[in-house]
Amino acid sequence: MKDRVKVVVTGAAGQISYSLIPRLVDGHTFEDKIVDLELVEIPQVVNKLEGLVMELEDSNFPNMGNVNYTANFEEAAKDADWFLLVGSIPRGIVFNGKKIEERADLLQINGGIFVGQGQAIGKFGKPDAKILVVGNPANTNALIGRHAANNESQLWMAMTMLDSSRARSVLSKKLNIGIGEISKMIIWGNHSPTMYPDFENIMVNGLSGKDLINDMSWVENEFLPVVQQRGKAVIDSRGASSATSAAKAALDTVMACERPTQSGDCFSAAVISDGSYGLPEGIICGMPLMTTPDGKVEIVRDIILSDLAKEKIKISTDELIDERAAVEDLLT
Ligand code: NAX
Repeated sequence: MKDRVKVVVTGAAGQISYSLIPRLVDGHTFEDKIVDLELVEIPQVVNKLEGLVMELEDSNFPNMGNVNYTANFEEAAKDADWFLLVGSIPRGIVFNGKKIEERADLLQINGGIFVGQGQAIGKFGKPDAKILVVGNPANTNALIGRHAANNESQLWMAMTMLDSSRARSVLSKKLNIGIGEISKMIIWGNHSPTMYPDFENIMVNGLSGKDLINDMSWVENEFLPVVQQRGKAVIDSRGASSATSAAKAALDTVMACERPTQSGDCFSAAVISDGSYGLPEGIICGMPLMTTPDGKVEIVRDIILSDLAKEKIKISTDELIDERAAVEDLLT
């Protein structure tokens, strides 16, 4: 009998999920495991998921197990292995009669969602459940959810894989190499324009990426701003935020956690800081991670940070500290 994995996806009727959900059951992300899906939406749109379920059935995915859709997160959370928390309220929307423009309002509203979801995950999710927060502000939402879950054996992550994919894409063009030739692409800090894509520690076919780039003016004037502002550039062009690339990044994060990391490599996600690298403790901060052969996700601790890197990372961790202060009432 094949192994099974139960995956909860929130925001299941949104644009990221439309690209994400089918690929959870295509036999690639979880290899040959049977994937049971719990698709969660707010009550106002939950019925739309009936159509998505029809499409999933009509796609004949061989690895698809039971598929359920619901507005009841607690029900969905029972014995789940993975939680992909995509659902959130976007900036600009009218919520309870008020247009949400300020980051502080966004932090409070979305933070509120993550209190309830966190409690349910802590209580009903598997003890070794992995949680990937995609909905923005992802790092602080994950901090709130993790606090509410109060379950140390579960792993809470916020997604920075899309930032690392963007950085790889820009680097592969600059160095005229394939994406797969780049390893150790680390995103430090917040999933926001302050995040720091670490060009000094990347490796290209065993050689130092920094030496191969050897062009600080390009790093400062192109690489960093392009990667940091890529999300906005996509919105300006599409009139909507990144969706298919965000879905791919979520799948890449799941796969990075499901398979052992190759020796010498690492992957990017934000996890709770334990003070490694001198980062402030108690924020969810982008860091280098690895999955051990027995399936544990750990912080990689042997990266060397230059003074320049420390300076840039501090801008992002200061922002995370400010975000934490703005939601302090949700963390008590
Ligand atoms: P959509 O607005 O298309 O979909 C979001 C869905 O979430 C909606 O259907 C909404 O009804 C649902 N939702 C809201 N509150 C919910 C709740 N309490 N429980 C369940 N579902 C709920 O947005 P989409 O483009 O899919 O983006 C989703 C989130 O990802 C946004 O917050 C967006 O900012 C964030 N992103 C994060 C990225 C990252 O790298 N971490 C990159 C892409 C994206 O910007």
